[in-house]
Amino acid sequence: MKEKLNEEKLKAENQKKENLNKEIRKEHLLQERIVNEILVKFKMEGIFCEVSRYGHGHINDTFLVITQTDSLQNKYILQRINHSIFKEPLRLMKNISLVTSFLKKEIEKTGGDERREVLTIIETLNQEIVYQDKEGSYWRMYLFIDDADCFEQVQNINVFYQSAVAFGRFQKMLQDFDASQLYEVIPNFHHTPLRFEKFQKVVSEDLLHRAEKIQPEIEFFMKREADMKLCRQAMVEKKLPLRVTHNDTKLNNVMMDKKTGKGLCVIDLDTVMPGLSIFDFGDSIRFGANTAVEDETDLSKVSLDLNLFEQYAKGFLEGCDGSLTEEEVRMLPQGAKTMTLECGMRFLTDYLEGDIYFKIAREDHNMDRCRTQIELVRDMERKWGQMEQIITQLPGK
Ligand code: ADP
Ligand code: GN1
Ligand code: MG
Repeated sequence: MKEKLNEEKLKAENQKKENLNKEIRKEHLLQERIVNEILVKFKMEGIFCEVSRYGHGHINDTFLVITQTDSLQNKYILQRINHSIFKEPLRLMKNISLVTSFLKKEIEKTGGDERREVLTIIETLNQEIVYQDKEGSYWRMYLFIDDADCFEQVQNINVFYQSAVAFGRFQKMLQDFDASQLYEVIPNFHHTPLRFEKFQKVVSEDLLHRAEKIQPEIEFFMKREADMKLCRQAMVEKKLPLRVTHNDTKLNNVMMDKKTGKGLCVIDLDTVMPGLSIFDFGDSIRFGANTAVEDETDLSKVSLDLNLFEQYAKGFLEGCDGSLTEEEVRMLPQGAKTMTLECGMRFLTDYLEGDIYFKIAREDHNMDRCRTQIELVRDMERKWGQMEQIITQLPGK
């Protein structure tokens, strides 16, 4: 019996090793293909030196590319766009091109550095903003924002405050951008009630028989259906205005200037679409005001840091510079709670569907991510009165 168990364990370990080797070989081939087929299509300066995986995004494949001109290094970000999520990469890139061109003009007006404060698209040799390879994958390239940090977790309160100013300013700068030019990249991206309907459907189908393992988590979301409708309802009733928003305001989607410590450049512009300001605020709180990382497995580490919440709110209002309405400010806590509920539910939906949306690095990764979001919502519910109090006492509303 014991021998059989050992044999099975060994077999499973060998299988794991084999899978890992397969992954390494695949990655090696991909990077070879990048060097030989992809990089040569873009207008990069200098002689190619190296390419390596980069960052911690959940969606696209991101690479850092280094080239050299004489003794100078040039750096670029190369991305393979996630084509199964972004169905029309050309239209997506057209959005990004329109938004970055608009922002560059705004930045020039204030005497800023348009090569560091906004993403710069590197075109292909044929003047295209995206390249489709023989296999059908879509690639894009940006200038690398150098001398800047990108944080996965808040290091100190000032970093978080400064990131808030940057995201608020991003929204403010786009207030005169004509939203009708934008294609809706992912329809109903933050339509929380629709996300809830999808969740219910996936739970009831339970094609992979995973639901049994996560009954308490499923119930948690089922009980909060009414809560998840509040922001959408306020939008439909025109109590909250539709603005051009970023829609994915995680701390690792803003670059922080190493010298000044200030927010330098908002990146990851895939989901810039009409949306709610309180969701941009809320998604930052969900990710950055959590005392634990998004995929922490020790749930006792998860909580809402009220100090961080307050500083982010302060910075966001400062960046928005008076452009938010009274109702938007009042609903900031609800934006934070809704984004955390929605994201938790999305992780759980993906877990039930077999991890087909968010990149995972381990088994049950999406389930772990979902659990941190649930824990964070619970803490927000405990601290709700304090969250509202903080918002009413903010300066410069
Ligand atoms: P994803 O959609 O997968 O999150 P991102 O566009 O956010 O992809 O890129 C992933 C990571 O790559 C970012 O979190 C950041 O660390 C880094 N990154 C992306 N663009 C740039 C850039 N232009 N300069 C420097 N770093 C970048
Ligand atoms: C994804 O692309 P990235 O990693 O910045 C996702 C967000 C989620 C986030 C959760 C296009 O963001 O909506 O909130 O993961 N982006 C997309 O960490 O779905
Ligand atoms: Mg990102």
